[in-house]
Parts: sequence; structure tokens; C-alpha cells
Amino acid sequence: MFDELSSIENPHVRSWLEEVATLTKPSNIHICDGSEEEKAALTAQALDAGELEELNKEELPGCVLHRTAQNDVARVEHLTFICTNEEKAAGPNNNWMAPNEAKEKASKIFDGVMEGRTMYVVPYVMGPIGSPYSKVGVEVTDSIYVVLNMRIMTRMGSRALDQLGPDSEDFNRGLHSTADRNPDRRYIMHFPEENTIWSVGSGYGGNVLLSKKCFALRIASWLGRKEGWMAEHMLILGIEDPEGRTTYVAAAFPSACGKTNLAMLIPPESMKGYKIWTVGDDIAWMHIGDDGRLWAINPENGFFGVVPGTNMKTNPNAMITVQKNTIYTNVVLKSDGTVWWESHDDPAPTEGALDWKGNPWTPDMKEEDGSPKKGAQPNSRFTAPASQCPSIAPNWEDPKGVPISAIIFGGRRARVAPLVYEARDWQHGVYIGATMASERTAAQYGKQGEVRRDPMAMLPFCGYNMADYFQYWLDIGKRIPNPPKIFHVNWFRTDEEGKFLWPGFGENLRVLEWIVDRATTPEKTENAQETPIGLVPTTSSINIEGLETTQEQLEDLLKIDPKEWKAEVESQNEFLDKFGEDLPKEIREEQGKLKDAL
Ligand code: O2Y
Ligand code: MN
Repeated sequence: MFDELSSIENPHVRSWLEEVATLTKPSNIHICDGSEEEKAALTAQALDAGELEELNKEELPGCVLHRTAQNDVARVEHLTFICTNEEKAAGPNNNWMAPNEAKEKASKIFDGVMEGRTMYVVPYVMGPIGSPYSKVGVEVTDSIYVVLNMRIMTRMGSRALDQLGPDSEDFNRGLHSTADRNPDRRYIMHFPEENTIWSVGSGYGGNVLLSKKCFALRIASWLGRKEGWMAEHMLILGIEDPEGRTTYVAAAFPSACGKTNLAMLIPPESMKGYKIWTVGDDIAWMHIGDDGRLWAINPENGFFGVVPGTNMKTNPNAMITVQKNTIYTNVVLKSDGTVWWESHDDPAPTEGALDWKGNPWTPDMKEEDGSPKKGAQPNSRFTAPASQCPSIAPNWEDPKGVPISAIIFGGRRARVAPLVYEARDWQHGVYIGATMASERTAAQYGKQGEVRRDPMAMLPFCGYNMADYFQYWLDIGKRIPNPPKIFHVNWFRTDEEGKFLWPGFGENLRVLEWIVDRATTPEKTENAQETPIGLVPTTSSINIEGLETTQEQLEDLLKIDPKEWKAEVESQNEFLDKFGEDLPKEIREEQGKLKDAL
């Protein structure tokens, strides 16, 4: 029926694509092979159509700019659904819709949506090619912007169909159309029981690059539980010490807590001989290795990083990464064809610039309420190949992954949480992850200072009931003979005047150094002290040499205030109670132990 699809050998892929094409009725079908010629042709087409703008060829070779619709600039959690047969399987942490209802609703929008348009078929691999831990997906989309992003973010093209093989049914089926970008007809629907995603009405980021949050986290967390592995919202990095030993850690922080910056950290002057190797900045798929350790791969092939706030001080490696072959979304376009954003190293352009909406912009402009008018959208992004990052680990594509010695959870807390502490054991670590929280900053919508629980930084990304997710963490811990040690960090503790006590950025390596020491030399006891919340560094075991941080400030950074912690334990209940009887008893057990100890 669709001649273009006859070249697809795998009958399961072909019949699903026929089904999709019958529904969406495209005028053309293009099966992406992932070649350079294809990239050039699609880019030329998007430039012609005004979907992309070419940037300064000398300064930013191979870079383009895309502007999204003004009502389509971020993930839409309220329009994101988990569509399982049983509502309880989705849990109180997700919006739920019955699969039949979801398909009926979305089918009406998808019906004929690609008439007069091209349907692009994007086969892709998540994880290194040939890795036993990699997974194949196929995304159908009517957006060239999506195809070009997927080309960076995944291993895309014919090699994905080769990896799938001629008869496997084991692939994620992702259907996307930008449709009319009407937020009233926008849905991001996940069908974990069918390994399927339907996304309609958006052309932006996490809503449409279905490989990322939709597949690699929401669907993969479901698959991981079924198949005995873990899909986590974690960066992966290697810390090479002056003796040349590299220790790998995985770290989970809520969105907008500087994960990409930590993943690409540059050691401070005072820590010569250290090197940080970036394996991934957002997602980790972890399996139990034959040696009894937990091994992690980065399923992605690129970075989809937030632009404002990125500069040569906060993240020099990211700045170098985005100098070529990068797609910029919703940033300022300068008259010389280069780009700019708030907190860029260069001064704001004073003439000839266009803001993220494509309107003339100068830095003195004001919004109606008198606040400064931003040139770049606060959630503007770069999409850049991971291979371009100067700190990319030489083994980042090792099919077996890297062995994880420590898992780090982190939040943004002005008080309560110390700079760093260690869980007594895996079960205690699961409790720490399950109750981790951040306070809203002025930059976020909502009440400033309000504490938001975001367990394991997975609240928006866990594809099933989080009570079952906590249970799965507890269960898998028992099956890892040599599990990573679990830690919690808080770079954001402030003093009485609200000033940050810790310098952050590259200096965070001083904390990583303690973590590595604890994780790799468990026989050492002099570097930590038992407290009600876990093991906290002794004040002499965090190196503050050369910092402005005083010994007194370090003591404040490591202080446990029983009064604050008693309030913290109580405040956890509002979140934990949502799971009712389903909450694993071990979480309450650990909470009880903490309460007693306080
Ligand atoms: O708003 C979006 O669509 C992007 S959100 C995002 C992008 C890259 C990495 N992490 C995130 C996140 O929200 O955690
Ligand atoms: Mn993320």
C-alpha cells in the first residue's frame, strides 16, 4: 500500500508503519538512513522553509537556529499521561488515561494530520551500537527539526534497523506530529504495556524527542523493572585521580540543578592531576555485571542542554562543545549570525539582535510589568554531539558500560541538608533518594522556598507507580553483590544572611574526592562520623585548602540541626502518604530509625 515502506525488511516495523501512515495520511514517506547527504538535504529544506536559520559559518560552523512557537517552550507535565490498563499501575505520581480512551482522543488529532506533509521514519539506537544493553526505537515524525535533533541525540539511521534485526518485535514505537501546536490538543501519551509513545501538538524538546524522557526514562523504567535493570535520571562521570585510577559515579539531581555542569566539571587549580571524564549528562541505564557490580551506559549520543547560565565560568567544556554542529533553540540571534543568551560571556548585543521570538531586541527592553525583557527563552537549549565535548570519556561508548562505585542524590536546600553525607547501607540510601527534595528558587514558578519532593529526580519521569519503583530499588539492591555506596549532596546551603556557604562549580570536586575515598576504601573510618542522618565527613576530611571557605563555614556546612531534621521528617509525610499502603514498609522503617535517632 505504501511503496516507500517496502524497503523495510522487519515485518513488525513495516506493519506498524503502515498502520501509522494509514492514520496520518502523509503525502510522502522518508525513511532516514542517517547519512551526511541526508542531513545536508534535510537541513537545506528546513532552511528554505524558514524552520531553521543558518548561523555564522566561520564562528559557528554547522550550527543552526530554530525558534519554536511561543506557547511551546518546555515539557508539559500536565499533558503527559501514562496509559496503563490499570490506573494503579501509573500511581499517584502520574496522570493516567485508559489506553482506549487515550487512543480514541489522540487518533482524532492524528487522523490525516500529515496530509500534504512528509512522514519521516527515524530508526534509532539508545546506547552504544552493539551493546547488549542498548535498545532500538523508531520515531515517526512530521518535523525536520525533530529528525535533525534525533540525529544528534541518538545513533540514528539504517544501523538501528540492522541492530534490531529482520524479525525482532522489541522496539519502541514512537508517533509524533507537531499538528497545529494547539496546547488544547497537545498530548504526550505513554503506553508502557505496548512499548509505545504518542505525542501530538508540540514541536519542542522533551515532548517530541521521544528517545529522551519518554523512552529512555518513562518507558525504560517500566522495561527495566520487567527485565531486571534500572533506567535512571542520572549523569555518569569518571573521576581520575593523580595516580591514574578512575572511579565512576552516577548522580541524580532534579531538573535545573546543574547536572550538565557537574558532568563536565573542570578540576580547580589546587587539584592538579585530577581529571573528570564525562560519560553522560542526563540518563543512565544500569545493569548488574558478571562481577557483581552495577554497570552503567549512557543511552544518549548528545546533549540537550539548557543554554542560559552556561558560560566559560560555569561550564567551559559545554561552551567548547557547542561551537560547531549544534542546533540552538530559542536563543538571541546577533547581527553577525552568532548567538547570545543571558549570562553569556560576551556582553549583550546593543543593536541588530533578534530575541527568541524573532523580534528586534536590546538589553534595556522591559516587559509590561517593568521586569527586564529576556532575549533568550529561559528554557532555551543547545543540541550538540557528545563526541565534541573535550571531557568526553575515552570509553563512553564501551558496550559494557562503566562500573559505578557511588550513586549520588542531590537537592537544592538552603538549610537542613549538609554539604554531603553517606547512607549507612542500600536500604537507607533508598530512603534518602525517596525523600530527596529541592526548594523553589526565584527563577521558578510558584512560592519561593517551597519544598518539592522529587524522589531520585524521577518524579516527572517514572513510568509507573513510584511506590513500586521504591520497592524495585529495594529489591534490586538485594541482587547486587557489590552495590555502589549511596550519598546525598547539597551545594546550595546558605548562611544566616542567605549567602551560599560552598563555592560550587569546579570546587565540587573536593566533595567528590571524599565520596570516592569513602566508596573505594571502606576500611577507612577516620574520615566520617555517624550521625542520625548517616555518615557525615569529619571537618578535617574535606579539603578546603586555598578556598575562601573558613573552617567555621565548613562546620556550618556539615552541621546537622536536630530541630530542622525533626521538621524535615514530618514534612516528608505529606508526600509519602500519597502512596498509602503501597509504600514499602522499609521506607517507613528508615524514617522511624531517623526519628528515633533524632
Ligand atoms: O523542557 C524540555 O523539553 C527539556 S527538559 C530536559 C532536557 C535535557 C535534560 N533534562 C531535562 C529535564 O527536564 O530533566
Ligand atoms: Mn534531565
